[in-house]
Amino acid sequence: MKNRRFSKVFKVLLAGMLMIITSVSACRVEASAYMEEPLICGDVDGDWIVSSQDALTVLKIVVNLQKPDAERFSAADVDDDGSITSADALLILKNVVGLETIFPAQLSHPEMLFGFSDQELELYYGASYYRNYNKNIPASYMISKEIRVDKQGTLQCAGYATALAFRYYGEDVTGQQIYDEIVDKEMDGTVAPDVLASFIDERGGYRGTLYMGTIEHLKSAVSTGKAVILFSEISPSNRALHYMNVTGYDEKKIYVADPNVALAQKSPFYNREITYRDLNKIWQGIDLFIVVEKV
Ligand SMILES: [Ca+2]
Ligand SMILES: [Ca+2]
Repeated sequence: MKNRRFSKVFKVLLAGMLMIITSVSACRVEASAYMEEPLICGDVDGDWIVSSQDALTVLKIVVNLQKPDAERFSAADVDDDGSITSADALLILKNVVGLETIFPAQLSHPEMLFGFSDQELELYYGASYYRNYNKNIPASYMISKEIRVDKQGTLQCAGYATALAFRYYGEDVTGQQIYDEIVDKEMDGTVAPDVLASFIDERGGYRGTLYMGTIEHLKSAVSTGKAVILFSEISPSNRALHYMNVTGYDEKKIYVADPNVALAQKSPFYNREITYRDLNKIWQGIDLFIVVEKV
């Protein structure tokens, strides 16, 4: 097993404490500086608020009226292209009016977005940051291989979502078979995400990796064509934790093969659509997904 589990309550408490200590988002500020007085990504003038004043400060830097130190440079380069330009100022203005809620620099450095060091993330969640984030993902994507969604029994989603990932790669297995294969279940029959990733990893023929990331990271992973299992709540009205396979996305929603849905498949590729608005509700604060690869 690649990691050890804490009791869930302890884990949540620790995570909560860590979030309070380190929840400030910042561009590539070193950990030591980060502990003292970090600059928030986009907060170039250092008043702890991202405002139009920061966009103005960026423009002053662009026309050489101000010289940024390393930390301010980092806070100003919100598009993460290594230089400070009017494009950074524009992104800051978009952020101020709510059009751009996450800066590209934060997507490239998710540890600054989520506030966990790599070691903390591995220790408390058994997860890694999704660092393969591709800035140029297609606007929409759908898997090109037909899949069959088996209807799960109560609390069996871990086995059914994993079996669907294996079927995607051509292995003819049922959800029940895989659910029965998973030995290390919780008392109630559910499976923790780090344990499920380890099961996939150790079963042979596959690699299972638990990642923490944003919706952009999730879409980036899905667009690679690999099987991706989302760990989130079922729906805004059913907050139970759940596994389901993400098979595509477009500008408005993600497409999901959900083993909990009793409906017939809407297409050969999915049986449920989740808007980004709902995805935010059911996934924010969990932020975990498993990428299953064939090896
Ligand atoms: Ca500011
Ligand atoms: Ca820039």
